[in-house]
Amino acid sequence: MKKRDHFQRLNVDHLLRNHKLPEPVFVARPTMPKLADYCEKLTGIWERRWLTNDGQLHRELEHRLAEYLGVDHLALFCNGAIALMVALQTLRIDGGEVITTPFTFPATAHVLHWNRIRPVFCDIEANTFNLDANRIEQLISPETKAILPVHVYGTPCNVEAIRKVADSHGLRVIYDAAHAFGVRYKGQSVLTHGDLSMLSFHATKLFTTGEGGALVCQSEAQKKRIDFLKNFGIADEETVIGPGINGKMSEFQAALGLLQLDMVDEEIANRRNLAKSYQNGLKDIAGISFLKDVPDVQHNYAYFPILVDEKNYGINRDELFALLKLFNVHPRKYFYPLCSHFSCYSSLPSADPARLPLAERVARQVLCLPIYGTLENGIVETICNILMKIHEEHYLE
Ligand code: T4K
Repeated sequence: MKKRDHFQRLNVDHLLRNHKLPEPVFVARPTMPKLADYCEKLTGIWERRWLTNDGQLHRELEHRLAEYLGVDHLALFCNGAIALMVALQTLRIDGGEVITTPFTFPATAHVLHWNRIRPVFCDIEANTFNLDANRIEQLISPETKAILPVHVYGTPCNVEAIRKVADSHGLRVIYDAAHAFGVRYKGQSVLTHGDLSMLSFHATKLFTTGEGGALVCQSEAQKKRIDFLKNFGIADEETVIGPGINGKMSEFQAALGLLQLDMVDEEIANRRNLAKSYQNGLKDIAGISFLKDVPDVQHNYAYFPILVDEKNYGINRDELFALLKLFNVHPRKYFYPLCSHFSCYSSLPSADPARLPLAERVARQVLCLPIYGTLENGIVETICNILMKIHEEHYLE
């Protein structure tokens, strides 16, 4: 096959005429419950005039979420980033170094910085895009306090290997599980691994409270400490046990969460079907690859990332990204640029691109395609078709 020249590569007018979607299709969209059901919950809030601070709906959601997720202790938060900040304070980690991945949302690295901790970036695995457990040991120093891996796109990290290296060096493990709602590994919630796990319930997540999040912990004592820390450290009207923060979830968020919980099984099932359609539609396009389902894992299909290999596909990820927008398809480059490229971290020795070759490559090639429960299967088929046509267009037989 011979590649077309640059001018021809951008000439897609005829494709646009036939394949442009009538409305913009975004990478994520929240599935909304019936407005009337939310109004009913609001009526209760109005009557009780209890808006936040461990309200009735907050307590109900904490209880039902812990049950649904299959975990013993869960504390709700105003968002995932603050939950992660509090996770570090819960374990009294507020200095030194923490080993983490550069292939993540900025929040993961920033919460370390806000706790005066130096992030130490570790390269990722090719088959999951998660922090590579085999590379942790060489990054451990006398300053290392913990490991902060991310279950990227909801795919579980190598939890056994991470536990092993953490145990042998006396390190804590906090999982950024922002993407891992409902994910199970070997029949158990993935959130049962590590000392603590953080969930995000942002509007772009498959379970959402608008803004929101949670910490999953392993003991009643830890849950108590977290509850103090997220409420200014207040134990009672006259006792403050430590320097806490305001991380509380309001009743309005909890109300949405309770309704979302009734819909979340259907949301995941719909996403599973859409992921299957993407897998079928993309499998024969040269230069496009995607993550395979992992044995022993019950996935949540929170994201559908693809990698674009320019040599075989015909154009690179950035060109494809720009072209798809013309078709009204709005994917996202999660996670480009790497956290190690941000000016606040790029001078760290561990941020050297030469030390992070896989993360560098994946960040250059990755594109997250639209996936959400209310997305029509026909639109996924059209997106696959557009990807195929663009590929064919950029080669001459
Ligand atoms: N750790 C990890 C690994 C994370 O991925 C995140 C958050 C966190 C920590 C921190 O958790 P939180 O503190 O956020 O709870 C979005 C989200 O804002 C962010 O929560 C999420 N990760 C990240 C992966 O995605 P943006 O900047 O891409 O969002 P935005 O506003 O551009 O939205 C993306 C698309 O979603 C829009 O094009 C349309 C759609 N959308 C968005 C919103 C806000 C809606 O349809 N409705 C909406 O209300 O970061």
